[in-house]
Amino acid sequence: MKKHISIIGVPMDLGQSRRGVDMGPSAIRYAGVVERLEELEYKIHDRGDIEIGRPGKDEHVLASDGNLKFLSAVSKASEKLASAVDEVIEEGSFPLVFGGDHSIAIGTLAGVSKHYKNLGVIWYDAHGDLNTADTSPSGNIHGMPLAVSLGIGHPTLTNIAGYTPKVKPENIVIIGARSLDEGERVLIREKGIKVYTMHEIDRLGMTKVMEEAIDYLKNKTDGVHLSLDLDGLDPSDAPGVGTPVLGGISYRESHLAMEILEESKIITSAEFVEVNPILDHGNSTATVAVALMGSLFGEKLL
Ligand code: HAR
Ligand code: MN
Ligand code: MN
Ligand code: MN
Repeated sequence: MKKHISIIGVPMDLGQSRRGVDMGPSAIRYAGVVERLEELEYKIHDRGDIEIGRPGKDEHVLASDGNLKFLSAVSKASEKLASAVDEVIEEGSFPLVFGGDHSIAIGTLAGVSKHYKNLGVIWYDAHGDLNTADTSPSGNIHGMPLAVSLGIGHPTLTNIAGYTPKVKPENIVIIGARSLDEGERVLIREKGIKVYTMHEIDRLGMTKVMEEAIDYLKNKTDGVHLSLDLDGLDPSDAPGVGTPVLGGISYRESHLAMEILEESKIITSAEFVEVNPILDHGNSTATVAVALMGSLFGEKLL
């Protein structure tokens, strides 16, 4: 019997300041994701896109919200996404979410985590996304979703879907970090969050990093969410992202990482975010995302 994957698109661009990332879900579909995954042992249900409200004229920084751009639009979308993800899991299907900027992880994790006692999270990203309004250099909510999921941040965000926290610090592994703000470093040390920076990836190699990450999560979690920010990859392989950082993970290393995750069978939900076709060369970043999904869901070379 075929297993089921349900796709949810989230055309969200309000969590950061470069327009165009709202077209990410279209770009990923255009790159052939449905056809690619249908070749595998899966039945694909594309649920279409979550509707994102357009913000009012002066909503970008509400006085009371301080350093949280578009707080109300982002939280409304997060509630909708959380319900959609929850529904998909209730149906027994695998939630596969397409961004949109990384602020959408707030809603994805809110919908996923209520189904697990100990949800693990693999955060594949150049950034930690562990800021709060107090530590953020930008006020962009896409730099905050992991902190929010830990229960740290504005209550409107931490209480999406009516509960907090969504994840425990000891159930998180960050992979690919190379741009961390000072407040994020402090939080990582304070909470003892496991981080494989580019230094460890270079030093140990991707195989060892993934094996260690899987070992670290396997026995203490009952599900693992993969949150893959395309800017975790090097900009030479994934140029269509809003906040590229040099010295990233290669396409080939990322392939390997997805294959090792597939073999481990630990991943129970996933999202691919920050694909911005306006900043891309052709549609190469969405094409990379689709190829990585192919590996994650079991494509074999031979
Ligand atoms: N750390 C910076 C900030 O908070 C930049 C964050 C960029 N974030 C993403 N998500 N692209 O990883 O503004
Ligand atoms: Mn439920
Ligand atoms: Mn991110
Ligand atoms: Mn990032």
